[in-house]
Amino acid sequence: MAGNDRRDSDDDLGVVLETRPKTQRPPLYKVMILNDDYTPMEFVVHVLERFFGLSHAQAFELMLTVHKKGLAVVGVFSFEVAETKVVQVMDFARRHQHPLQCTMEKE
Ligand code: TYC
Repeated sequence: MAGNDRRDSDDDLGVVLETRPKTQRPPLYKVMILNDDYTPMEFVVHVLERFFGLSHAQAFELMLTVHKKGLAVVGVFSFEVAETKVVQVMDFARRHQHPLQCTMEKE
């Protein structure tokens, strides 16, 4: 009973060593599309399906949100993926001569 219980023996210096390595999550980036008066609604729906993997119904709803509110977040990604989506969307819009704007912002 007395004396040599591990919990109060003299070799326990009361220091808790943190063994869990300190890791940091990489920052995430919101990708947004902006409303304008000229890009056809069907084109925006197509962009959302093609580059963001949304169903037709999801894409249509999100397009309407952008149309009414001015902009919406269409996805959240690592820097590299977000940047690639922005370039792909802007390039696709430009090739079809639509002024659709796509931007990214740190979350
Ligand atoms: N406002 C456009 C129109 O009435 C449609 C539109 C929706 C354009 C979303 C851009 O990101 C956009 N034709």
